[in-house]
Amino acid sequence: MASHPLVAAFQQAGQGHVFAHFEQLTPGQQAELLADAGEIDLAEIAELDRTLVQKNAAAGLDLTDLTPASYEAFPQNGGDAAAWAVAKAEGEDALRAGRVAAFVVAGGQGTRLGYDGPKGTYPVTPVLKKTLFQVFAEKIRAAGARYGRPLHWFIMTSHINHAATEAFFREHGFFGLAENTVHFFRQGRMPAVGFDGKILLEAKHRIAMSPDGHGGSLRALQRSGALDLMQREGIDILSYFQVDNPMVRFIDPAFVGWHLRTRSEMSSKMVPKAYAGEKVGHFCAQRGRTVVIEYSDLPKERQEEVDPATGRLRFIAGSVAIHLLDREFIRRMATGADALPFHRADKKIPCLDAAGNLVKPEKPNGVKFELFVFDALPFASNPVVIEASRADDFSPVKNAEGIDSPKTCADDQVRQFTRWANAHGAALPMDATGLPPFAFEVSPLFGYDEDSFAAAWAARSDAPVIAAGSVLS
Ligand code: UD2
Repeated sequence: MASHPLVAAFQQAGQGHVFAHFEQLTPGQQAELLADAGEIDLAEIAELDRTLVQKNAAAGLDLTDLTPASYEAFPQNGGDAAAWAVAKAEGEDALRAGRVAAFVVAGGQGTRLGYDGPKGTYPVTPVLKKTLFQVFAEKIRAAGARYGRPLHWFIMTSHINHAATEAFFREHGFFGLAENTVHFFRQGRMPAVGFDGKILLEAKHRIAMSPDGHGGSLRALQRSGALDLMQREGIDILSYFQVDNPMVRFIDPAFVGWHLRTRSEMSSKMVPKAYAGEKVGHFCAQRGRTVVIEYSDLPKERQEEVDPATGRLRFIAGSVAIHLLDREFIRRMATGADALPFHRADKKIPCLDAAGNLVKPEKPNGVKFELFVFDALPFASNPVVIEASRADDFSPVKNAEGIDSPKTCADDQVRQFTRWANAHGAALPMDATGLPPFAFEVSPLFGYDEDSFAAAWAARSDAPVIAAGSVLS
């Protein structure tokens, strides 16, 4: 066994225990273990052990010289109305020219929701219970029709859900999208290590591996050939969003226009934070660069700081993980000298003990390494941040109950449909939060944003009647 070069390399790196049970394994299991091991960059793990694991948890985080990032405010909040109008027109041109593709990161494990399947297969709409993937697919179909160019859609999965995700799309006929415009690719994996830096095994023939974070998308886009495909198709902007947020406006002409007008390589939407401790990132400026500091990393006092001039939170710009990225910027990040830093997450990781028995720890026993996509921002030229409205862009499904749950998300969708309908004279009753006393639903194929809704509504000879359980489609 020791003659296998991988085994020798692991032994030399002080990780020989990974193969402690090798002789007891079947040939198939040995092959599996070697395949897992083959994915690991031992020098990278040694470096991460030195820089992250053997330091305290906040190692590597630079919180000096942080000020709030500036952003392009909406015209109604003091922004430049003419600039927003020009941006929207330019973005529409880019969409008509087929320069933009959609990109969802869907490789996460969805543990908080307590749902087993790929998160995109979770039902979210208020009446028909369409899944997240169906909602996105229909927005893409509708936008393709609106701009006269089918949009390509890239979907990043992980080893945990790749097969199930592809099967789901197949079962549902790709929700009416042309199969050759939907592209799945798998993100990379990283091994978990104990606090002593030793790689953990989840079985005698399996290393404890987990997805490498949504920041792994940049190298996965390159490795999978997605960037080359984009180039062949004349796509130069990728519209990045998370699988848990059905309300995201990922086909947003004004956003695309701002990105193009400012020659930004990576652009972001901010929503004003709802309260100091909201679990979103914070857009900050740091020595001339734009950075995002995650809620768990920004000290509480800073999260709560109030700007005396406005009476609002000082670090108000919340990052809700909506970005535009230039294709060639992604390529540079994936292949050049600039690399995203890994973050450490201390977790309870089921693993084998020294005697080879599986242990389910009650408290964190090891470290997972993750890359975050927003860490690319400091490397981007001219990164622009624009204001977005929470009510139109952000209502994620993260928890089974309470905030950011299926219930809050369904209600937020109904509020949005109600706003759109009432703006056209529907006169639906609503409570103080904008919620009518019944649920109804607008299909993205009818309207996926205010403009497309207005066009569809105007095209109807009679005003649609909306009642409990209605579906506009
Ligand atoms: C993320 C952001 C937070 C805020 C919030 C908005 C981070 C660290 N924090 O918090 O600042 O913007 O979202 O909802 O990003 N994913 C993968 N592969 C992975 C890990 C995650 O594809 O290896 C995907 C996952 O499927 C999901 C998204 O990334 O679509 C976000 O992941 P999360 O649920 O871990 O992020 P969260 O809610 O902690």
